[in-house]
Amino acid sequence: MLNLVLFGPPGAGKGTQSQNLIEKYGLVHLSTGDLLRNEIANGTALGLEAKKLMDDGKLVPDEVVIGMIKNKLSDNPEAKGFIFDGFPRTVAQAEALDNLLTSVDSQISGMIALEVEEVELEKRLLLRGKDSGRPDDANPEVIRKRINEYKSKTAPVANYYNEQGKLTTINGIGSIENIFQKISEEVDKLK
Ligand code: B4P
Repeated sequence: MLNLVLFGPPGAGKGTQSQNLIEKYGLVHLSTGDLLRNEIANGTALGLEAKKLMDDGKLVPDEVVIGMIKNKLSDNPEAKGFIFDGFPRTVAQAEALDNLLTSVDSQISGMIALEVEEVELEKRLLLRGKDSGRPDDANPEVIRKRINEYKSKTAPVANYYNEQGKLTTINGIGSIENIFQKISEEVDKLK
């Protein structure tokens, strides 16, 4: 199985590049952001709770997202592999993911981390916020909070995979096509 973690700060291009990767490699896309927005759209209790946190730029509790990923993994027993987009976002989530994959005799093949500086992230998210309808993209203060959550809680996840020799860092500035080309070269080495 080819299991990839696509990593980076909010607005780095994870969702964008995931779309390209699922088409090229036939992997199942698991975006915790999309799964949470789906819960919100369906008005579930989980969605109502998540919305308050997401609109305020905060992370949703680990047990909530780990539970969602666990369900999705068992819904796709025939998958050739997965792209984890926006997950894991804490070291506790990374450990839980390792345990889930080990239980099905699998593991993370590699993490691709997209590096983009903060001013560019803010610019991209505000631009998307103009027509995405995502409340967390529309407000500069919320965007800054999301970036701070990333720095304090999510950035350590890169060290977690680096210690396992699974981290590859890619410059996330440039055209979407060029960045995808660089990601593909790294993914091909993992196959
Ligand atoms: P996500 O949905 O994961 O959102 P994101 O970090 O903003 O990244 P996204 O993938 O959408 O954006 P992308 O960089 O592709 O999370 C939203 C919220 O959900 C979190 O804040 C948190 O509250 C919660 N959540 C999700 N997962 C969680 C977890 N595991 N644990 C706890 N809480 C969780 O793109 C951004 C913009 O940049 C787009 O408009 C795109 O078109 C543009 N762009 C992309 N590449 C570009 C390029 N090369 N050049 C110019 N623009 C580019």
